[in-house]
Amino acid sequence: MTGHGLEARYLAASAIAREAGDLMRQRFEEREAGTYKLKGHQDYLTEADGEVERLITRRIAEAFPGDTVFGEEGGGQFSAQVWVIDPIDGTANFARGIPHFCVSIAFVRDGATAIGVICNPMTGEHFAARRGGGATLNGRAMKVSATAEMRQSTIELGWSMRRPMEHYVAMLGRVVATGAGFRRSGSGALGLAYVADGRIDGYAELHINSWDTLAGLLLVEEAGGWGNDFLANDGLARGNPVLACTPALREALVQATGIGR
Ligand code: LIP
Repeated sequence: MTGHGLEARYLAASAIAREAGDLMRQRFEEREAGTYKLKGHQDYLTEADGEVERLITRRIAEAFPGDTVFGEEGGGQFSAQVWVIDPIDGTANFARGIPHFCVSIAFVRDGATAIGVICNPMTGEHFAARRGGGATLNGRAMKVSATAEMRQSTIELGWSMRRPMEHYVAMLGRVVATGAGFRRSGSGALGLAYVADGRIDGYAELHINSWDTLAGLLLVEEAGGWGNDFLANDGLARGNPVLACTPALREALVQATGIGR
């Protein structure tokens, strides 16, 4: 693919994310309390998830008919040029009326994430990166924090029912024992975007899906941070653990979380 092809996809990803964000915000503001389902224990689903994903998939098919799409809700097909999308990352927040969620769009070419875009329609924050081109927030260059001590750090530890609670609690205990502060916000994509923007110093989760992760991981790497090899062992289809952080905390966080060894 020429640079032009990648540039066109980068611009399209940003425009599609904005359009999806507008639809998401509209659905959030008009929703009735309690209108959600559970796909599984603590795994939320709203009608908006499907509607937003269908919009994104349609726009990509119109612009790049030769690419394939894989989405959290509708599935799809992986290929050498595949878009990996989470229409609403932070669905539990969306479902319960908490305005902390986003759309996450990644373009993966030949096994590496080339483009990542995350849009939070509630704050108007548009995070974007292309490999080798840096990471931006609303057009401003982003950089990870300069935090060098765990005792001065804030680390987000994502959680889901996909791994035993005891493993999460044990990881939490090891991270807190380093003196770090911790949080869990319910959106892995926004957690990774916050690492890229230096608001927090690391994000770890024992299992997370590619559609939650790939765009945010590229943001971190392009903002000068470090991330584990998430796509190893078929991470694209099966998900993986994720650890992304400011470089000075890498060793301490690998040790505390057991991710990225
Ligand atoms: C979410 C992830 C988050 C995880 C949540 C949930 P969703 O994705 O982004 O990292 O901790 O449990 O899986 O389901 O909101 O798209």
